[in-house]
Amino acid sequence: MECIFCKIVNGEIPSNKVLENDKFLAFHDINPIAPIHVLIIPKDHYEKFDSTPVELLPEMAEFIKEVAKELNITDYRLITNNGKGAGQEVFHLHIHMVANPNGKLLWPKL
Ligand code: DGP
Repeated sequence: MECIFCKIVNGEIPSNKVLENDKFLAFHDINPIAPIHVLIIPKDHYEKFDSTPVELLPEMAEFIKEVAKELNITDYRLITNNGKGAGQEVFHLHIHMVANPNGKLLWPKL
């Protein structure tokens, strides 16, 4: 198995975990672009948003909200890079959660 995030799920590669349940895991990005930069992934391997079953997404949304509560943040940005042309480098679906609590917006407003 070559997928880095699958290795994080099964404990072969260590990670700084924020929250997990039976289906999802949230952990701090190794190369943060903001004071808070967490990656949220399904434990099952799906390459990207496009190839993830839509049935999984409502549960993932609930988990994302729990992660924000765990981090004690209410204001954050969610990003997923869908495909190489969009900047995706790790081909296991992940949502970036980035935040700068008590600070200014760190990124251009979309
Ligand atoms: P993307 O470019 O959207 O595919 O984002 C991949 C992210 O994954 C990037 O921000 C860096 C992060 N990352 C890559 N390898 C590791 C790792 O081994 N551990 C952790 N915590 N993050 C990683």
